[in-house]
Amino acid sequence: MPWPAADEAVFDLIRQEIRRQNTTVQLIASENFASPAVMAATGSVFTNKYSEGYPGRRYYGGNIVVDQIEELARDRVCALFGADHANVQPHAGAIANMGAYQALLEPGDTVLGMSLDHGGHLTHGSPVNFSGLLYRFVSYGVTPSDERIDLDQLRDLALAHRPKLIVAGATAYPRLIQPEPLREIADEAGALLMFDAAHIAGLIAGGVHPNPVPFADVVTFTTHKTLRGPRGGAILCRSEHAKAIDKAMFPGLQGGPLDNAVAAKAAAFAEAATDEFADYAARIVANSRALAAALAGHGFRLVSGGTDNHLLLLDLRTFDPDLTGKEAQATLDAAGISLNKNTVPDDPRSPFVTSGVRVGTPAVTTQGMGSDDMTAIAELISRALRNRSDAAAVAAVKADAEALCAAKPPYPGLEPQY
Ligand code: DSN
Repeated sequence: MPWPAADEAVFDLIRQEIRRQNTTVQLIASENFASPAVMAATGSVFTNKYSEGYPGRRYYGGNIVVDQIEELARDRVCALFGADHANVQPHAGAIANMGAYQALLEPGDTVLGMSLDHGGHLTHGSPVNFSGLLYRFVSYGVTPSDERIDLDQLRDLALAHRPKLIVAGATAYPRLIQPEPLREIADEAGALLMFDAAHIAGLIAGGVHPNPVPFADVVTFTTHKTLRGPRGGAILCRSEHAKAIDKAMFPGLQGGPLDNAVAAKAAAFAEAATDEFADYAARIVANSRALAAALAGHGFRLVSGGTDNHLLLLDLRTFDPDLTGKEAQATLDAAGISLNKNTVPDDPRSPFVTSGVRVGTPAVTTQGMGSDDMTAIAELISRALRNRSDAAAVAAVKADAEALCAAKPPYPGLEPQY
């Protein structure tokens, strides 16, 4: 077949990105390294297919095989989390949340969600997001003294506002979220409960965090964070919400699903059901704790005093009151360490500047790093930030980061497939 020649502009950039991922330290808490099977499925011929609708009820022909891959993905994820029903079509976590809201709420309904600057997510009611524009969100947060979710405040707000839905889950919260007390509060207030498990889906699948499925009406998550699948989202729900969830995703919000992503989700759900994955999930948390302890030793304050999951939130002000999250992120980028600036609870600085950074261990754990590597990474972070005005010192940290990664590159020898 006379296919065009490989586009060098694109493939050169793919090679550069492979090199970047192989040679720099990836600490963005929402990122991971997908397996070769997941990447092969993502790059498969399923990318060519249109399949609006659901298995057995499609608006296009030629879906005999696609129906089987979507059924496989649904069956596997239901078995993985013990769910009644799954929708594996959301293109992203934000769309999964949008689908859950559309299924359960009417515009203007009251909803309780964790505030963004205390660790929540844009889709949990931020005024600049569709969630805050369409629904009446009331925010709960963390207790100032221990920086853990303030269940008393949550209960008081639930009883005062009588929300139709309580949204649990976070994107920058380093502690375990127990679903049972949230269910009790939802029942007391007559609310539905949605758990956004985007960040911790892999920790739940691996058995190191409690499973919210038995307690929540709906559980949403992304498939590419701790779960280590392709980019995308998924929704689990009780049988009574199945029809509304499916209708909200299609035809409510999306057209055709990305069948290549659905195939890759099926591959990832099988990987996440293995003993090896359970061991991986435990090592993510062990690494997070080791990194937290090492960073505390360098003078950083840990929001909430530590971590129970895959991430830690560093308050930079004890390390250096003049250092912002924005500057720390830029310095560490130059030093071969990727992470993101993040507000700390009640941050006096804006979300674009911030007083903190978020640090995550899913990716470095995938590439086989352990507690000694966490000690080394903490030293690199500290050294780069202390010497941030000295370009040669930052370049020296970058060389050390590259040497650390060279011992355990995530994708040794990988070349773009064409
Ligand atoms: N981008 C995700 C994260 O980093 O937590 C949230 O959308």
